[in-house]
Amino acid sequence: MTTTTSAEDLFPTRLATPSDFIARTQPAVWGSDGDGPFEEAELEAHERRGYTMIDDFISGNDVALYTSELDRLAADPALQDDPRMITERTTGTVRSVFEVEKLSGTLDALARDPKVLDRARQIVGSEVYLHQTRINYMPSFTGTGFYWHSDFETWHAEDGMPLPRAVSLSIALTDNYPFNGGLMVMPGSHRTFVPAVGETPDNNHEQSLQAQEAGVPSHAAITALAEKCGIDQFTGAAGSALWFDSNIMHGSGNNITPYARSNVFMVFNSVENALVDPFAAKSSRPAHIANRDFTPLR
Ligand code: 6CS
Ligand code: FE
Repeated sequence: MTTTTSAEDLFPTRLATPSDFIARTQPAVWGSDGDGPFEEAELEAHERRGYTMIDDFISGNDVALYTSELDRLAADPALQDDPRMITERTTGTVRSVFEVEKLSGTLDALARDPKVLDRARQIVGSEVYLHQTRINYMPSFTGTGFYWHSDFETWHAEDGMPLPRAVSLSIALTDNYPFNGGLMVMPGSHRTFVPAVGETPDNNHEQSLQAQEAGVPSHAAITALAEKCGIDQFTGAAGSALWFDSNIMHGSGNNITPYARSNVFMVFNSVENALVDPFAAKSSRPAHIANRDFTPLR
């Protein structure tokens, strides 16, 4: 049985010199309205915009349940020196915890909940597995944001993800306001792949998860995309959800307000888009950031 560890690189990035945008030809939605809970009109909007917002995706009780898990993990002494725990560079407070499905049975069950799994399968049009999960804490007063980026650019360059056939789910566990670091997305930007300049440093993930430097689009690219697509913001009450395409340009500001912005983030990749060798990095990232067990999620 041959296991392919390489694939044609349709999205060259982290280059020595700037290169043109690449028009993405793959769909954002691979399934159809008969394949799951999303209706035809919702799928059409997701294909066009690259994202879908759903209010009240989880109940108030579940928000409380997942929030208590979030607090438990952040305070778990056993996790303090675990590589899955990422702290804020300036304050040392918890910024993210990765691979939460392995740390919390409650969050593992959420990933397998039909209202999550059936939508993920419908969008990527196949069986799926979890590429990555994380809880973002975005603490009050000192939470630092995430500069503009495409997740797929990183997952292609550093994790060996061949195509943009993965969908992310972000569930708000706190109220997301415009002013407390709410995620901003450029609608339609998922159709454009923005090659980055500058090669990936060795062991890049040891600093990129605190503040990304490699793979960051240029000011000119961000300006061009913003002019073309505009900027929408994911705001909404705790319990609301954002499904978004792996290649959509997104980012979030710092949070200087008294209101933390915490979310659970789960990435579902198609089992037909399994990771191969990184396309623009010397070595693969650890499994807790880029899962390499492609067993379909049940
Ligand atoms: O490097 C990554 O995989 C992570 N970085 C960001 C900024 N978003 C996606 C992902 O969690
Ligand atoms: Fe991201």
